[in-house]
Amino acid sequence: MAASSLIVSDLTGRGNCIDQPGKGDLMTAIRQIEGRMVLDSRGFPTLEGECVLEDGSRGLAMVPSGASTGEAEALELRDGGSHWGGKGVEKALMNLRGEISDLLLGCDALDQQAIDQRLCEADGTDNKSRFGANATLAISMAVCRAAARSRGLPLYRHIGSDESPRLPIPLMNVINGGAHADNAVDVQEFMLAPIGFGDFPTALRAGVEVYHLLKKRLKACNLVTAVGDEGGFAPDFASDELVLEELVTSIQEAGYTVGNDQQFSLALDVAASELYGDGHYRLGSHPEPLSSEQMIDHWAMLCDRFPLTSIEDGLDEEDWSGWKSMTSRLSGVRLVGDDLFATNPERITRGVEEGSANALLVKLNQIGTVSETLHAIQIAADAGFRIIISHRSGETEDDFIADLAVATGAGWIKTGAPCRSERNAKYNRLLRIQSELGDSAPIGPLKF
Ligand code: 2PG
Ligand code: MG
Repeated sequence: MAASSLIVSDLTGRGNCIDQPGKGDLMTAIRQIEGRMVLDSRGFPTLEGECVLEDGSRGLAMVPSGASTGEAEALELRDGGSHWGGKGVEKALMNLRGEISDLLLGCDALDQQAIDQRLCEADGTDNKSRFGANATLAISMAVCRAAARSRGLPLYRHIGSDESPRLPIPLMNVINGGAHADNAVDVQEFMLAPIGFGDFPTALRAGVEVYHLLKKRLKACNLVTAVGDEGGFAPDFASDELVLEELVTSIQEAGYTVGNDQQFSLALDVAASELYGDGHYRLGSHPEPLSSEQMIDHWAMLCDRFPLTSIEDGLDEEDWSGWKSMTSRLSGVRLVGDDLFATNPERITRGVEEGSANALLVKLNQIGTVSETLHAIQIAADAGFRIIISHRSGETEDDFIADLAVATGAGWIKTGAPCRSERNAKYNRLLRIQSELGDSAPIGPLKF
């Protein structure tokens, strides 16, 4: 097994045992738990959790929501019915204010793992369907923030170990298709990967410059420059190849080099489960349905023609044998499991054992607690997988994932285009962290 290149901290043992919550005068004990409904970036309800400790430290956290969700994800509890188009979160909120609050009052916020374990045990289901993963995550993140405040540490220092933190390379989704846009493009996300820059602000600046140049070029061709859910443009292109050609040209016109080891490379999130049915894949650019091997041929052809260094969910989430074949055929490319793994330790372990994928996409709400997310990262990192911390297509202004990326030294973050404040909240948080750490803070993973 390859040695882990990551520094995933152990959030256990920092606090006191919570077998008997409420005993003693612990200043980091949870005094109050609250929650409320707030709106996400698509205008749907989501949960905000709030946690106050005995010493007055307070943590707030908001939960994101996906559109192309994996089948194996923890359950996001929605009310159904007619209010909010069925997307209300009243039931999850009641769970948060009621049973979850009773469960956690008096517990030591410094022992994140014990708190998360308590949540999982009391929920009692495999996928958090009783409490709702939106309820468990809202409080798990809020507790984590309150604990960081109580320790007087920025969140990334609280979650991370004492090793030097690393800033992530942003994977910037600048062209949206699939379930994230109303156009005919099959691939859900076309991303710029500014891999050849020495620090985060410079990598971000280069990405932003290309993004704006791309907009000018699209306009000049009379293509639509309205943006999709993640801030990328969503014009109609006739094929994946044409989008990739456009991105290469935009990067060059902006004055940067593009190639596998140049200033920029490119990345895709295919979200192929959305293209799969009856044992076949359907691409708009191909008249005939494709088998797994033909899909892999298609990605191999694109990797030959374009500087693609990362392909996420290139195959369906249950096409394990296809993933194994793709991982051996395209071993030089980061093959990222998102819907495939759903940030679920059991599925990641299966992927490691079978050689399916070589990188993990990390989404807190796919599993529903902070500690389980860190556990998932650790399993993948120990197996030598690359790690990408990710937003959801439905986001909020919460910037927790920026700190998570720095704390774990993942080296990569995927948080959309540099457009729409829920996306830029993460970039702006990373800029603030960069100023705290100083110019010498390293960017990117320890190994590519
Ligand atoms: C993905 C995400 C985020 P969603 O597929 O990786 O880009 O989309 O949140 O809709 O699952
Ligand atoms: Mg994805």
